[in-house]
Amino acid sequence: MLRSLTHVGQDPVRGGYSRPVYSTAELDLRSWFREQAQRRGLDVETDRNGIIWAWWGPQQDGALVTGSHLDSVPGGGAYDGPLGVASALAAVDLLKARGIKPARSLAITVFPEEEGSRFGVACLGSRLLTGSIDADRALRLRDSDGDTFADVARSNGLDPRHVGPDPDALARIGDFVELHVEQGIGLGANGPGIAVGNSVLGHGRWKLSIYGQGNHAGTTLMSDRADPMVAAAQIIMAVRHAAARQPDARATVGRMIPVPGGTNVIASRVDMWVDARHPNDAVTAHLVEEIHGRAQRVAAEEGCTVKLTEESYSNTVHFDASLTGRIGAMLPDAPMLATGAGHDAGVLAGFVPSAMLFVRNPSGISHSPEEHVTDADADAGATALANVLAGLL
Ligand code: HGY
Ligand code: MN
Ligand code: MN
Ligand code: MN
Repeated sequence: MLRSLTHVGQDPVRGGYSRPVYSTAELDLRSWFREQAQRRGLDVETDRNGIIWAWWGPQQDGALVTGSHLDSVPGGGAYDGPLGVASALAAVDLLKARGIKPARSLAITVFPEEEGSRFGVACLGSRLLTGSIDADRALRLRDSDGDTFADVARSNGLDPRHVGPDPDALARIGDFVELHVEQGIGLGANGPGIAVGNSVLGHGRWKLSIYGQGNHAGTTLMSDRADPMVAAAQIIMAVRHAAARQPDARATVGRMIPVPGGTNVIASRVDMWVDARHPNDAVTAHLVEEIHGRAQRVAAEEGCTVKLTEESYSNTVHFDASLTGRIGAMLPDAPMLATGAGHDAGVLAGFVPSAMLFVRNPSGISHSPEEHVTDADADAGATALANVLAGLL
């Protein structure tokens, strides 16, 4: 089943897979999921925030819920998100084959915009569900061609007036378990291919806009320029050095847009995004402050100005100790693993008992076409998830 997913959204330009939320590729995977769930006799519905719920048993408070996402980063891998969704379906197959009759309902969920690749805020669906983002702010978010989340949500059947906190839906989650491909090499090449997640690194994204003087590349002497690209180049190095000075910090500039972006044009503005992470939220805040200060100085030297905007931040999360402990007891060979990647389970952990399972990725590389899971490890993951769900039902 998993292999039937691992070709959807191939990106001929970037390589890898690009499945922005509500793109044709992501909508194709949503349709695939609905069809697979209905084939298993699950009741499928989409809630006010675009989260898909597939129910085994009546919709009820305190259900056992598992799921992940189907959207991707640009040029990403095939497994980040879809592995958790496909494994949840496979786990339902295994539970049914064992003749298990759930004592409480089980639901599989698919969260929209986990990557924040289209509208800029990661885990947008689970943040809306839990009220962790202001709904009006979410509706005003724009994608790279200026479409608002409100417009895109509306054209995908949602009513923007109802987008926002959904306490009734949240009450239906008694426990949440997300299976995910490992994004790192904590599991290594040998030993068990499954780990139990125990924490998510605090992480956020900040937009730095650098304003200069747009001009003609041929008629403007070098001494007469206020070139934001020159400032941006130095700021990228400042990000690198600031993070290198903080053990265990990670800071990345993976996206930068010169405006207007002409080969023979000195940019008038550069938008760039900093992704910064550290186990200690105060250290991340200090790191960003340091980067901002350096950016202001560098920009001034180039005759430019800088504006910093925080787009989203998630504190470091430690998963529910009792749930994680119960799962650990069910999977005695699985090590506990902290993750540097954000997940919807990390957002939900602030509201309902949540936990994660990770499946070995031999190279550890993720957000890249090199992300991979072997059939054997994928099967082991689905079996481990089935065992955990059976133990929690
Ligand atoms: O960015 C992250 O850590 C996650 O993959 N959304
Ligand atoms: Mn993911
Ligand atoms: Mn991801
Ligand atoms: Mn658009």
